[in-house]
Amino acid sequence: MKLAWPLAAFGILLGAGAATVYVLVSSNSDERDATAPVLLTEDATRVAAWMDSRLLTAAVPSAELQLDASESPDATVELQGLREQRDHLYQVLLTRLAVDPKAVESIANIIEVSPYAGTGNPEATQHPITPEQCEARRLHVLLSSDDESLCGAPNMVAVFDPKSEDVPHSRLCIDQYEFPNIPCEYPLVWVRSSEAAQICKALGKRLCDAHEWEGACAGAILPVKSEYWFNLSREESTKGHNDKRVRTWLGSPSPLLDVCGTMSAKNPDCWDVTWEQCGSNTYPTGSFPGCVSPFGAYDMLGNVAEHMNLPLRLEQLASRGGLGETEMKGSWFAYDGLVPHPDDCRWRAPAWHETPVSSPASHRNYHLGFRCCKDVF
Ligand SMILES: [Ca+2]
Repeated sequence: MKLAWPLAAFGILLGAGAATVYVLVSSNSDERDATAPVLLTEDATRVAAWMDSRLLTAAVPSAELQLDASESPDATVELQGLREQRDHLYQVLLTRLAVDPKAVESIANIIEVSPYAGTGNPEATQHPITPEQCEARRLHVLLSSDDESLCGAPNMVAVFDPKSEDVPHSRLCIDQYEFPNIPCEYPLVWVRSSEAAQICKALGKRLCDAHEWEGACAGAILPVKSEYWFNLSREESTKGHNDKRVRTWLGSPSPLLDVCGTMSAKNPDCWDVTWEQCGSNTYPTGSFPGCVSPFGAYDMLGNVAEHMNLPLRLEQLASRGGLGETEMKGSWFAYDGLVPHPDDCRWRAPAWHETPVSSPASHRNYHLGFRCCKDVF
């Protein structure tokens, strides 16, 4: 279905929107080191494991069926709040990121056919803080600068292996923030991996391969040959990767529960992962200035989980133009601050909701968003 989305309705001065400019460079290591990580009791860990098991093996599949049964290809958005969310998104893409209006129209055409894509069910969502409170948090702290001149897009940073590369020679950039990649905007959720891939493409970007996302989080991109076992099954390859990984949380040797957006709460009746019951109680992106990777990407731990691409064969690398299966992580918010599974930067999740990334039935939920990567030529 082709939508004629009225860009002109906003009266935007195209090209006039300047990207956010950060004038100081800092990893905020002092802030990060100043607070001890939260240690979970045995009881909390056991409860979290039970919650995880219940969520992942029972409730979620039935919820996905329920959602899709109510969706038709011509579904239209009737919820007033969702309409406002989407109009706001298109507007800030134009004004704050200076995205080409044709690209914004392409993104609108992707989003408008979804009954859910937005920043959460307006009738169920309770954000912990406002965008204004986010701005206030960031006002007096040192923030990582972006690499716009290298990346060719604002709010992106170069990622590489510091043992052999540096910023000028980097071949990859990643969004600093969860999409829409604008600080203090609420992240887009209820978006399928297929839709996320299309949105990144509309922006001249792509989904990140798993090892790229992990490397951007950890502080070093490792070679493809050491990060995948293309001759093995997904389960075996993931196990091989996880068994040898070095645990790091944004470059820290300890979890950063108290530094990142991990303490938001689910709605009390959010057990079946439905639109009606589960608000997207997200923070505005970048609300935690200390939750920044060594390269300058925010919220890679905490806030929304994020879609990425897991290649099962060499040609499925997004960096080679392919797409593999769904992979997602980067959030604790769904678990109310508990840690039901490892979530260090290089930990690779089990095959949750696995489908091809490009599947029109790929997974979406109330706390799942994405960020994009971009090749540098
Ligand atoms: Ca995240």
